[in-house]
Amino acid sequence: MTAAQGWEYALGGDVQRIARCITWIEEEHPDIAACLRTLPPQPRARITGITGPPGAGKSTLVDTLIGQMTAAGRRVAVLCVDPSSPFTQGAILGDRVRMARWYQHPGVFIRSLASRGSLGGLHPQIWEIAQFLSACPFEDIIIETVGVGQSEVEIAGLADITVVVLVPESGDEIQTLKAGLMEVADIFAVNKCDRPDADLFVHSLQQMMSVGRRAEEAPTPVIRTVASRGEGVAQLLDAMDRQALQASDSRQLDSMTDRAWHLIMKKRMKDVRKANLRNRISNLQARGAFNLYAFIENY
Ligand SMILES: Nc1nc2c(ncn2[C@@H]2O[C@H](COP(=O)(O)OP(=O)(O)O)[C@@H](O)[C@H]2O)c(=O)[nH]1
Ligand SMILES: [Mg+2]
Repeated sequence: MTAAQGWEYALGGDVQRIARCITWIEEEHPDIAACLRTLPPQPRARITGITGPPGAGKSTLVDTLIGQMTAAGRRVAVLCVDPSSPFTQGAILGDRVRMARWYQHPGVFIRSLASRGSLGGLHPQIWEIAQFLSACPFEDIIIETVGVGQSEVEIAGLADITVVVLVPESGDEIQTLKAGLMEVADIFAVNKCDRPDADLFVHSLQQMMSVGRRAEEAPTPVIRTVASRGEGVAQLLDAMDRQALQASDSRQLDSMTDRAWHLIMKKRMKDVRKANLRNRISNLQARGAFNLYAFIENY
């Protein structure tokens, strides 16, 4: 089967073909660029980023969210981005187990993606994968990513809504939460609220957020959940729906602009190889004919 044929079947909702096409997108299969150019200007799926420290209960939350979304007749695609650091090696398997009951559901697609490396960035082709899944057509795309390194900043760029999942550890620990995580949150889900220190934690979180907030600014919603029992997840989905209504078009436009800029840069730099530059510079220098600015002007 050619990539173009596989692509057609995938857009018709064939799960195996969808998986295949994502692999082709990941591998930058030569025919995929042409397929991507045929994507209709469809309304994009709602993209929700779920991020937070490892073990916070993100996958358990996602598992229940899938249940609620599919019950409402929505088709859901879940992308789990696993940083390839040894720290979270176990997480991939954990996610599979946590969401296992959805693998056979016709309205659900789940895929793990390796991340770019130890810095924890998102997958390099995650944009293209999300655009493709929107056309498949899924109404909801959930991207679960561990909030380490750069991933939470990137997820906030791509997602319409970012949910930061935290757990009540101790009142003190909130001071050491990564600033990046706090800034990207449209919603906080305080999970594991079955723990005794949950109230204290929620209180410190709210207090911390009120510092420096202008009076007219709406506070970031804080939703308490016990994901392992499905508690609070309906409220979380409500909050997601409300935030999605408020999500500004200008944010989407900004992130689309960033992506276009990135892709144009990649395209323009396609033939530029450092090894090649080095050779040329070295040759010119050997002839005593090297001028940096003349060189780049003519490159
Ligand atoms: N006590 C308690 N445990 C939970 C809760 N939610 C998830 N867990 C457990 O926390 C562990 C990590 O959950 P997981 O969803 O894999 O976390 P992730 O790494 O953030 O995706 C699992 O053993 C879950 O069963 C909760 O609300 N309360
Ligand atoms: Mg997980």
